[in-house]
Amino acid sequence: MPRPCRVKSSLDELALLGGEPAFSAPLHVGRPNVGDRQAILRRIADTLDRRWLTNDGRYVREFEQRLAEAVGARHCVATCNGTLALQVAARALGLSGEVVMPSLTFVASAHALAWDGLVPAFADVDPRSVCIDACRAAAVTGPRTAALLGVHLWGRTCDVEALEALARERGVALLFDAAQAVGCSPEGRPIGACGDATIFSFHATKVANTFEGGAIATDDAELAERAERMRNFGFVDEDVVVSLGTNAKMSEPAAAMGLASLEALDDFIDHNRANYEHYRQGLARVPGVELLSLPRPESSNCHYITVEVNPGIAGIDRDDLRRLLAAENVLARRYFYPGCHRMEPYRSRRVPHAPLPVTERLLDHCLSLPTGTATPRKAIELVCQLIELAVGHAAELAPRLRAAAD
Ligand code: T4K
Repeated sequence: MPRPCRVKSSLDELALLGGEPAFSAPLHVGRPNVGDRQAILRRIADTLDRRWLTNDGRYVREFEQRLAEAVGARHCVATCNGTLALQVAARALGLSGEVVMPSLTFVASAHALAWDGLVPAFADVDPRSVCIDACRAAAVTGPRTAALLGVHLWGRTCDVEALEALARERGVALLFDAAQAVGCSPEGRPIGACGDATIFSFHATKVANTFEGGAIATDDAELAERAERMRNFGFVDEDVVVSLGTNAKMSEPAAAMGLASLEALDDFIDHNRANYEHYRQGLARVPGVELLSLPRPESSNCHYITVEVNPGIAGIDRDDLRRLLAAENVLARRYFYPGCHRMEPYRSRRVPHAPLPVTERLLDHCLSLPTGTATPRKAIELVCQLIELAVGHAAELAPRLRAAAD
């Protein structure tokens, strides 16, 4: 764990201006949460003893059952990552054509669909939830639309009911990307029981992880059966293949990690919520660096802690602040800059989309700060003090940053 060195009180002490970094080792946004080590190792040892490493293993089955309980879904199909979970879910739903989705998401949301020949059609997000705005999604939904994809971003949740109403009205499928949202509850509902299906990621950087992993949650038994088949090459029996399929299976060591993650999920989320509160207190008096508020922190896993930097008020822009923090070994991230619509292949393909003013504002001003169980309170206090120092002396700092960049 990186040790905070000391509080800085003058610009001369900033690492970007020649001082010692505030942290002796990098402070990351995505440091993995690790559950009970002994429980993980015990299950992995058992896996090795039984020589059953993957393909419908005992721990994968148990992980699916525990996950279904945790997310309130009737069925869960574990996969090797969240990207494949989305691809398999889209394939199992038989989608073709356009999928209306936000551009403000990790690029995997768009790539997974485009990989299978679907066309993402980007709609703007709601400024409060930072998730897709159902009214703006309606404006992009047309005769070529096959589905809507809501992304529960940064541990915040979509307006599920509005999207369900839109999907019903237009007769299109509704998928949710909850890669970042295990443990959240949109409008008090179970996150795994919304729309036709919801996908999760259990990548190392997620609140709960399986090293690499993912899952599809659904209440639809037939959809779950198709997805289960498709993740294993389309097999239904030893030598009977009934559909196109891929290899999207989760391994037993991954499920062993996942079981320990689920067992510790409440603790991880409590830690994240406490971190959110520490940042809220630490940044309360910093003008122009606004912690994105959570209307109901109790329904969020507080996975990402994101601030919006208003350079007109703070006197420093997001990118300079990020550079300044990086020199201190605080590796804040511009998630998910520059946005899918400004990334290839969507930029060149001129994928259909309406104007995205809220998305672009957030992409150009937001910064995600280190959190998770590997980030102690002291570190957060120091990060906040660094930000306060920069903003408090912004007028004096600006020319020195320009000189340091030359
Ligand atoms: N949909 C959404 C909305 C998603 O956010 C994602 C994944 C997906 C779909 C697809 O799910 P997967 O197929 O990935 O299961 C990371 C993850 O690779 C990605 O899983 C995740 N979203 C995305 C938000 O974050 P990067 O490019 O930011 O990862 P990287 O390597 O820069 O790591 C982030 C930070 O974490 C760094 O500061 C280093 C630190 N880290 C990372 C790892 C892997 C550690 O300290 N230890 C580690 O083991 O994408």
